[in-house]
Order: sequence, then structure tokens, then C-alpha cells
Amino acid sequence: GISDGAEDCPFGRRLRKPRRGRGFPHSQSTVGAEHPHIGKLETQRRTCWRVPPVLPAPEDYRGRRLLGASHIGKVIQMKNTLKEKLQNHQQPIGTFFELGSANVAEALGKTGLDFIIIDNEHGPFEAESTLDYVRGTLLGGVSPLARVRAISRPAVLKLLDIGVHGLIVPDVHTVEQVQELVNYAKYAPIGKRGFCPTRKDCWGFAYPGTESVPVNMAVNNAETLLIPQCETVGCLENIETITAMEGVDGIFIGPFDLSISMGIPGQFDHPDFQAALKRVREACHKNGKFCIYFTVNPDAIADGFQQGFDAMAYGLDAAVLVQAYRNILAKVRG
Ligand code: 3PY
Ligand code: MG
Repeated sequence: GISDGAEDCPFGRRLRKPRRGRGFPHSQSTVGAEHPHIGKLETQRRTCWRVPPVLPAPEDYRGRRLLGASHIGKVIQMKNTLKEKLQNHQQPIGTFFELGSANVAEALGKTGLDFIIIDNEHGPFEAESTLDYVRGTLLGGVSPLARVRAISRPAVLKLLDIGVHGLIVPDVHTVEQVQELVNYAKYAPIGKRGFCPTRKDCWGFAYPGTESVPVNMAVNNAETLLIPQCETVGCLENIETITAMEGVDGIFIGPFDLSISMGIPGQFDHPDFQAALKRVREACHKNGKFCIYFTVNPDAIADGFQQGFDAMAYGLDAAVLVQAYRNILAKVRG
């Protein structure tokens, strides 16, 4: 039945059953039922209802509505479209963002790409500039991921607080490093992420910052992807343990560094390298995690999906731009 007290609802404020078509039950009876943001629910004794926050229609100075009825009722949420596409097996495709301009980030949103990786490792960016690229990306409609410069608390925390949808973490070798990462990137009970209202939730004035602290933490944990890179032999040797860890959402294979670490630099067709890819994919999928691969060859994107990768990252924005102009000029000049 519908409960009336708030105390045993783990998802914060409980309301009475809302009007038809609004709200959703946090219900009880099925162990492992999926919550739209939070993932698996624990068993609840009773049903509680929560209505998602809605966009109020903006008003002019006389209190007249500026937008029509279609505006009212739209759900405000921190929506990780990349995660949704991954879960729906929509084969998302992204690219590395190295050009460093909010205009480029926004323009990439009009390409049809599903995500961009703002590169704080090899790219020259700081958290402060990444913030502008995240805004540009969100305007364009693409999921912003960022690659962190180091496994350190500030490196991880700043990028998450800016509002990136996920972190790609390079140069991982050990299980201990991944545990450290989980501690920085996920709130309790999964990790020990530090809490502060920031841009990710409009400093507490946008969902889920408008919810109770536990709901905010759970939504953030569910809506931000933590994706260590497998690009060292150490990580490869530990991949079964790493992919089984709570808080790890997937693995991004860095073929250049992995092949270098294996002593076969750039030999992506080498049987040992192909066996390593298979091992990582299988470990990911056995543990219900996403496996993402990178290529600089546009013809290899479809092959990657064929092999079973869940998402593909292709090239760098700068390289694509240069190549596009070269192709045009080659047609004119021969
Ligand atoms: C690698 O190939 O090493 C990567 O990190 C992908 O850019
Ligand atoms: Mg690398």
C-alpha cells in the first residue's frame, strides 16, 4: 500500500500518491527493481511516491506565463544520456576533445556524436577551462566526459563537481589505485566522495541538489560514470578484480599505451593484443560493466561494435578537422 510517513523512505521526502501520469513509486515488493536514477532498489516494506521536480513556466513581470503548457511538467534532471545509450545498446560513438574552445564543444554537439572526452591528461586543459567546454557540450546536446590528469582527490573531485557525465582515468596499474579512485569519485556507501553543492546541481538549486542529501548522493553515484583505462599490463593482469569492483562502471581500453606496455607498440592486430582485448571485454561483460575501445581508423568503428565493444571513441577533433580540409583541398588541387 501507499505509506504516509517519511521516515522509512530511503529516497527522501515522500508524498501522497500523485495525480495519474506523474511521479513514480519507490516500491517495495520486488527485490532488485530498477529505479530510474538510482539503479537497483533494496527491498522496501511499503510503497512511497516521489514526484520528480518540474520546470516552472517562466513568467514576465506581470506574472504572465512566457511559455505555453508544453513547458510545464518537463522533468529537470541530471541526465546522463551516454549511460542511457550504453544501457540501451545504442552503440554510442565519441571523440577526444583537444581543440579547447567552448565553441568547438558546442559545435561538436551538432555532429551526431554521443560523447566527447575533454582531455585533461594529454590535452592542455585545467578544470576551470573544462567547465566552459562542459557548458558548451551540454548546449550542443552531447555527454561530456573528462579524462583526469592523475589519480588524486582534487583531479577527480573538481571534474565531477563541474558536472561531467563521466571520468576516463588513464595509467591505472593496480586494484589499490582503482579503490582510491572509487573513494574519490563515488559518494558513500560506495566511496568517500566529498559533498558540496556545485555547478553540477546549480549550487543546490537544480535537481538533484534540490533533493535530500542521500537522494542527491545516490543520483550522482548513478549518473556519473567512473571508467578506468586498461592501458598497462598491470591493469590487464588485474582486470577481473577491477571490473568486479562496485563503483567501476566500465573500462576504456587505450590501445596505444596498452600495446606499448605489452612490448608490441602499435601492433593492434597482434594475436596477443587481440587476446588482451577479448580478456578485457569478457571481464567487463561478466561483471555487467561497459567496455569502450578507441581507434584512429574510421573503418574500425563498425568492427569494434562487431567484436562486442559497447561504445567506440574515434580520433581527436583536431585530426578530424585537418583531415576534412585536406580532403576538400585534395579534390580541388588534386
Ligand atoms: C591510448 O591509446 O593509450 C589512449 O589512451 C587512447 O587515447
Ligand atoms: Mg593512453
